[in-house]
Amino acid sequence: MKIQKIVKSSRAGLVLLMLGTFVCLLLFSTDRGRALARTQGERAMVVLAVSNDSPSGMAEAQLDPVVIVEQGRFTDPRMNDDEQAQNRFVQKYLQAGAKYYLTFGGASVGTIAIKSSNRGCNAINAIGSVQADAAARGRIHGQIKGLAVNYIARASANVTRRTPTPAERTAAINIAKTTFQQHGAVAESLAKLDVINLTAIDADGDGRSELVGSFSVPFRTTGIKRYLFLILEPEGANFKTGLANYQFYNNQETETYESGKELLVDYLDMNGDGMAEIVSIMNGYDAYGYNIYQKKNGQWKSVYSGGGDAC
Ligand SMILES: [Ca+2]
Ligand SMILES: [Ca+2]
Repeated sequence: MKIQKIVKSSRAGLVLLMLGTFVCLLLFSTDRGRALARTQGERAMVVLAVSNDSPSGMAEAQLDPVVIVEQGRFTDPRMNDDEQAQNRFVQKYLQAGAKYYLTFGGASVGTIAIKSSNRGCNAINAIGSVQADAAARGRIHGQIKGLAVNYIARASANVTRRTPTPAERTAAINIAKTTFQQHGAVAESLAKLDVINLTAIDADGDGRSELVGSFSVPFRTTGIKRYLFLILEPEGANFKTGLANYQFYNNQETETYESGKELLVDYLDMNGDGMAEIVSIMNGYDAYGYNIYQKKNGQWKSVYSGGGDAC
């Protein structure tokens, strides 16, 4: 009896030991799986554009995927319009309750919780409930947009986004006119220059403002608009062009869509080098997308175009 019991218990022990090993292996492999998933993007930075059409506050905002950033690499959340890949993106990043930081003027100014996601023409967008700090309350409205990110940006004390001074405005208009002139705009057109938007920001946090501006002038014969997007950097008491994106489609059809019109969304350091990347939104032909500008080796460059939607 005794021997049988011992045999039985040692068998049970062996079973337990095997079971234990199996559980350990299972745990180990799950852990490894998790680690792999992490390196493959479980912790990727996801950036959304934040719009608000409501004139009374911003309890809810429209959220539009701009980019997925992994180790400085940019991936388009439209996934080449592959619906299954887009659905996986929704599963991972746009589930109801998923939390994002609201950023405005390059800093964290509140939180956003995803409420729902929807399919647009060929892309996904979402709605979120917003808790905005005083620094952002009432500021994101119409063409003034913010960003949402699943990583924290700068603290809200560092919000820098303001209307330029008259001197800054004059400097920006002069550079815009010169640039349009270089593209062949005549004096008669330049006199009709429109400042669509002009914003002072601080992309590198050095306390000196950069200017981001959107301008248009009408083509002399057709009246169709030439568009210009400028990033201007301080140079002594004045400004110099950091980046100029000139767009002109002299075509009645594209005119309806304001094709080529490009506006600042906001700015955010996406690769942790201390210099913020600047996000803009640009109209195409019954379509729109986002551009990201990055300062590399002292020079602003376009490093990404993607997101948005096309109908
Ligand atoms: Ca600066
Ligand atoms: Ca950066």
